[in-house]
Amino acid sequence: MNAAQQPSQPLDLEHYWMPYTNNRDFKRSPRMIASAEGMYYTTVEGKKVLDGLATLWCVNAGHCRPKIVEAIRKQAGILDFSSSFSLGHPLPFEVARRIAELAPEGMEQIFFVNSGSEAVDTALKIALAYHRLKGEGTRTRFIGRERGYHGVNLAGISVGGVPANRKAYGVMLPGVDHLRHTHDPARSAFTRGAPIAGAEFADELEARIIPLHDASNIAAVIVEPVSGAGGVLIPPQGYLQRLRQICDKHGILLIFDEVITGFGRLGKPFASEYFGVTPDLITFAKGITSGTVPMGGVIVKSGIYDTFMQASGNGIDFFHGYTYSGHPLASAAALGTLDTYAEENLLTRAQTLAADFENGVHAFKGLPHVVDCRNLGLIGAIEFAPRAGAAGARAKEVFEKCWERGVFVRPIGDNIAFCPPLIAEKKHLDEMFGVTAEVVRELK
Ligand code: PXG
Repeated sequence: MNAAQQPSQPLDLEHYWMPYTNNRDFKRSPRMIASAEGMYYTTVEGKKVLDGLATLWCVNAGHCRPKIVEAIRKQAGILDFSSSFSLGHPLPFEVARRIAELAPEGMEQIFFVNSGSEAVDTALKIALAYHRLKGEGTRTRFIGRERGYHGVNLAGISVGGVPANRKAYGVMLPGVDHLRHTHDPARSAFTRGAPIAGAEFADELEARIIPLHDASNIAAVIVEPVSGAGGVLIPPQGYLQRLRQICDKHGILLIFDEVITGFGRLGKPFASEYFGVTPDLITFAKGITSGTVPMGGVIVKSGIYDTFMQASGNGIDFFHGYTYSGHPLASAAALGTLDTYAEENLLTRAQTLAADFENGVHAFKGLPHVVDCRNLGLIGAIEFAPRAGAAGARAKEVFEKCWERGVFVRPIGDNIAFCPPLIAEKKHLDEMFGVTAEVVRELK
């Protein structure tokens, strides 16, 4: 923010109802950020804070990167807005081509939205409409997974499995069931990388869920390849492959929600490539613009797109879209981001850093109250035993003390999650893990 954009002082905190925030706590003692560059924020008090979570799992290229800033700035003066409803402008076509180049083979079309939540609802609607176009309109049910996070819209929380996100909202999408989550500390605590045990958790789909609902009623299964906001749960080896096989056998679409794992988090452009499993639909957001301008989307297998083109008659092929789908500023930001990723090899950089990151996460083993350490690519978590009568209190305390000492990490229940920008260097990992370990050693 430059001087001209500084709000009048003193700042009135009363009117902004902040999302996913304890507004009363925050307004009593605000954590306010003034600017950011590279790996660091600067607070309004002038303190530097290392961004250990790519802000909210999205700033993969780091903050205020020149190419991205310049692309947005320039575009704002050329074409501020133009609709994508039966009009077009070149940028989203180019972004879509670039994404198709990075996506798994055979996934060639991209539908743009403005967030991960919209991407999830869009993917679910594509699945429903696709089956109907194929004459299988009875396929209307969705299967999500416990501890899954698929955004906050009503369909997303219906397939999602984070209880706190669902509790206050009685009405949800009907016809949704959930697989169990894959977290299995009894067998897999302190595993480096993907757990060896647990591929059989996928068998529940065929053993329990399909017989209960009948495959002819199931439209799609949606999972995050690595669950993020549910606490960083790494899939057991072979688990995603098995889900793919079962879905194929029963004509059920498989949706990978790659809102966090997309754009290099695991050292490949998409987790689908990392795991060697190609879903039918991929949702993405966050990393496509490195968090700079809201954008998300759904990558679609070409056969699905072709079905819409061939079977939907002469009119509009998909009655869906948002005013800002393919927005010029978001598209410009995406191109600047994709250029930055390409020039700095950021989409594969997690491979280079993964060993140091893994060692850093697992160095917490043996520190007070630590009951698990997990990692894959550049995402990881440590888990604490809950304090008696105060679940989540230890992670909250770690988050608060780390912030005071200049490191931002995210508390999720009794976990602390790490997800640094992909430009991180070893010294940043050392700072992030070092400060966090210092705080964990003081935990009661
Ligand atoms: N899917 C996944 C896998 C996500 O992680 C969304 C969908 C929704 O994206 P939008 O852009 O609508 O927020 C997400 C978002 C957390 C946290 O608590 C995680 C997310 C968002 C906010 C907080 O760690 N992930």
